[in-house]
This record gives sequence, C-alpha cells and structure tokens, in this order.
Amino acid sequence: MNPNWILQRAHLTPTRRALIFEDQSWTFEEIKNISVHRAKQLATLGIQQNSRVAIMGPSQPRLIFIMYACMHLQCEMVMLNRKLSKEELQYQIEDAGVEMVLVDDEDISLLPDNTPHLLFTTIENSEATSTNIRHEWPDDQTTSIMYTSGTTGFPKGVRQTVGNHQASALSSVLNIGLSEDDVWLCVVPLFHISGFSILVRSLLYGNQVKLYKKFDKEKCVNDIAKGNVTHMSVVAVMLERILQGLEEKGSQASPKFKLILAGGGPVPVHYLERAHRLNLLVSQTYGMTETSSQTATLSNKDALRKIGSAGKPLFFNQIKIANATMANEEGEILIRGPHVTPGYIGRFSDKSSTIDGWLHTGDIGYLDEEGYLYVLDRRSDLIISGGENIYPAEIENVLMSHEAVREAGVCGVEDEIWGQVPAAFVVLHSTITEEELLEFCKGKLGKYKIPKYIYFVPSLPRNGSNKLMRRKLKEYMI
Ligand code: S0N
Ligand code: AMP
Ligand code: MG
Ligand code: MG
Ligand code: MG
Repeated sequence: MNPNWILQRAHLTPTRRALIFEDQSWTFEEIKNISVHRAKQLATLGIQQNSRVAIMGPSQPRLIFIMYACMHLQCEMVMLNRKLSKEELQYQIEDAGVEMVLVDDEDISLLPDNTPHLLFTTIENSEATSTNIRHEWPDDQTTSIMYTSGTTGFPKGVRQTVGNHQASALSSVLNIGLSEDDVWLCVVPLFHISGFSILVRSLLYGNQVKLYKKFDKEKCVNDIAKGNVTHMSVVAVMLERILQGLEEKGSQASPKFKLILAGGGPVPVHYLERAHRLNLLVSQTYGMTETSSQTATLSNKDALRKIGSAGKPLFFNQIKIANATMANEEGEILIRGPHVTPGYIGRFSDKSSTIDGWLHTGDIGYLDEEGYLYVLDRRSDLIISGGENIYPAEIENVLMSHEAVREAGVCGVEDEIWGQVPAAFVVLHSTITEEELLEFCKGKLGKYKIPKYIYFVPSLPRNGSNKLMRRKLKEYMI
C-alpha cells in the first residue's frame, strides 16, 4: 500500500509552499483542504469512488484541485487533450466509457455536443457531502489514462498506475537530486505526462510548482534569468524560443536555475550548444506516455561530453536494444521497469503492452560502450510536431473518407518551427481543390494534424505487396 500522496504531503510539510500561479500561491495544507472539499462536492454530484471520469481544462489551479479531488476518490482520470477536434474527443470519451466529463467552463465549446459533463463552476458551487477518503492507495490502482496515437490510426488509452507514477518520480530524483526550495516551472500541458509528472513529483518531493496557463516565452526567460524557478520541462520548440529570448536580451540563466529537462522528441544538438553558451543546463530525456515520463535522462555532469545522447537509464529502469550483441549496434529500443504501463483500456484492453516485461517502443536507437542511449529514429512513421504526436494513418483515414479521394498517403517533413509537420499526397477520382479538402479535415482533426502541404499525385509509391511506402512519399514533393 502507498500513502494518499496529497494527504501525506500535507501531513509532512503543511506550511510549505506548493503552487504558484500568477500572483497567488497555495501551501500543501491549503491544497489538501481545497481538494478534499472538491472531492466531497463531486460526491454530491454523483461521482463515485473508483469511477472513470474524463477531465479537460487549461492549466490553472482549479484544474489541479479537481484532479486531486478525483485522486482522493480514487477515480481513473482520462486526461483530454484540448487541441483535439470534437470527433477525436468523441472517440476517446466513448472508448474510455467515462461516466462524466469534468470540464472547465472555458472549454465547454470544445466538447462534442450532448457529452454528459459537469462544469468546474458547478462543482465549485456545489454542496459538500461527507465521503470516505482513503489514506492508502494500492500499487496497481489506475491514476491517469492518456491517449496516444497508434499505427492503425486509432488512439490507445494508456493506463498509468499509482506504482508507475511513484517509480517514475523516485527514479527521476535519484538522478536529478532535490533541495527543499526547488521550484519546477510547468509550461507543458497537464494532460500530457510531461506536465502531470511535474505534479506527481511535487507531491512526492514537497517542492513547489510554478504554473503557467500557457507557454509564454517572455515570462520563461524572465523566470530563468532571475532564478525564480530552478527546473523546467520543455519540448524542442519551447527550448528554441527560450534560447532566442535569452539571446535577444543578452541575458543568461541565473546561477540559481538548475536544469531544463528536454524531451518528447529529438532535440537538435545545436540547441544544446547554444544553451551551454547561455549557462543554461539542458538534459535530454527519453520517455513516453507508456513509461509515465522519463526512462533515460542525461545527467548534468555528462551534458557536454555526451551531447546528443538521452543518457543512461534511470535507476530502476532497464533499456536494451533488440537483437543487439554489442555496443553501438542499432535496433528497436526495449524498456522494462516499474514505470512501464500495465496496459491499455477500451478497444485495446486485450492488447498486452509488453513481451516478457519488455515494452517494445518501435523507436530505433543504440547504446554506446558506456551504456548511453542515442535515439536515432522514431517508431514507424510517427510524426512529432511541436511535441504532439501524429500518426499518418489518422490523417490518411480522414482524407480517404472524402468521396473525391481514391488514395492518400501522409508523411512528416522537416519544419523550421515545429520540427516536423504532416504533408499529404492524394490520388483523386474526382475534382476537388486543396482548400475544400483542408476544410473537410478541419472538424475532424486537431489543428496541428491538418496537413501543411497537399500534393495531388497520379499514384502512390507501393512495394511488391502493395504496401504504401511512406518514406518514399517525400520524393513526390517538388
Ligand atoms: C509548443 C506549444 C506550446 C506551442 O503552442 P503555442 O505556441 O501556445 O501555440 P498556440 O498559441 O496554442 O497556437 C498558435 C498556432 O500554432 C499551432 N500549434 C500549436 N501547437 C502546435 C504543434 N505542436 N504543432 C503544430 N502547430 C501547433 C496552433 O494550432 C495555432 O495555429 P493557428 O495560428 O493556425 O491557429 C505546444 O504545442 C505545446 O505545449 N507542446 C508541447 C506538448 C508536450 O508537452 N508534449 C510532450 C508529450 N510527450 C510526453 O509527455 C512524454 C515525454 C515526457 O514526459 C517529457 C517531455 C518533455 C520534457 C520532459 C518529459 C518527461 O519525461 O518528464
Ligand atoms: P508520447 O507517446 O507522446 O509519450 O511520445 C513518446 C515518443 O516521443 C517516443 O516514443 C519517441 O518516439 C519520442 N521521443 C521522446 N523522447 C525522445 C528523445 N529524447 N529523442 C527522440 N525521440 C524522443
Ligand atoms: Mg502523445
Ligand atoms: Mg496553446
Ligand atoms: Mg474516399
């Protein structure tokens, strides 16, 4: 059994500051009191212990209080990505079979029509009913569920348990270390594990979180240069904007600032070099939704010597390269450890997430002589745009559902800003304009998934067994 993280943290360090947002802050005791109250309000509104609910809202304290209330009730929280289209959200809500969506008033227009929901305001203004809040949580209890896309185009709901999150937070701190006055800046979405893991670490370690409603380059640069924060998690696009901001201002990172954790996709080596010139320590990390955040992270000390590497596996984690017999041999990255998901929900609940305990990531990489991981290529055809994953099949399925489209193929192309963006190659059987096709995609795909380029082509590259060769699509670009 494990302690209820929120109660235990408030018990250990009640008066310590836990959360900063704009010009307000909360202690761990205050957060406990608010979240317990919200749990009782949810109980009044019919949310039962151990039920599955979905949650959607911008990164604000009220979202955290509702999440923690759900955790008190030991609910399974399906974290909805606010950037998705209504159709994509509808799929997740149905696949997860949630009883209710808890939604910030600000996001109600993003939800599909007729979705059973409770507005945050309704919850906040409700009566409280006394309810039994457990002081202990089992290891295998599902805390959160996050959807990641799959090769088939159907997103999979990944379970992240109490045990997974704890293992992840413990491994992280054994690598990064901890001081009582650490402040982790959270600018990554709380619906991704990049963001939610910052909250879990704060509860386990007792450190502060500074939360932004949305990523803001100027504010980040100020916080880093002044030393208002000590750690932050970013994807490459954010890092680039921060570097640019510091460079423009001629400022450097404060000596109080300790570390940027950069992950969610590859980080160009020249960003790391620019960061070094600004006294900004950046550690590349390799992790994913299925591993409740980091699996390997480069330590501070190796930041330059092993530049470009995602580091060594964290203490409780194992990494091996499939079929590799010696160092530097490339192959699929396999991961094992207590942070690896026990599996999926919904239509993929029968699919095992591991083989002999090993998660087959589909990512390609190698381990060097000293055991440092280098990630070379992503799992089959996955496009990563600004830290958001896109599978070609998701877009192809939408394009092909249009009556004028005979065949469609999608691949990622390099992009200055986002790292990669999707490009579509379409074979038509009746006339349609690019604009019409893009318009058709709009309600069906999140904005970042809408192809940046559409090429009308006479045929698609296929191999002998008629399988689409997505890697060859790029050659069709003129
Ligand atoms: C980079 C972000 C902040 C960009 O969003 P921004 O600037 O706020 O854009 P908006 O103002 O909302 O919109 C402006 C226009 O840009 C389009 N747009 C927005 N985002 C994207 C995108 N990603 N790709 C393409 N276009 C985008 C909008 O549509 C809008 O368009 P117009 O002008 O046409 O209306 C934002 O994208 C962001 O927050 N990205 C990060 C997401 C993230 O956190 N991903 C990580 C997911 N993976 C994991 O969680 C596993 C790895 C992990 O755990 C980890 C990752 C990093 C660091 C640490 C860890 C860890 O292990 O702990
Ligand atoms: P997600 O499913 O959103 O959690 O994204 C995880 C995926 O991002 C991984 O499977 C990798 O393909 C990619 N990724 C994460 N970290 C890195 C890294 N350091 N270098 C390259 N790719 C990465
Ligand atoms: Mg994802
Ligand atoms: Mg945004
Ligand atoms: Mg069609």
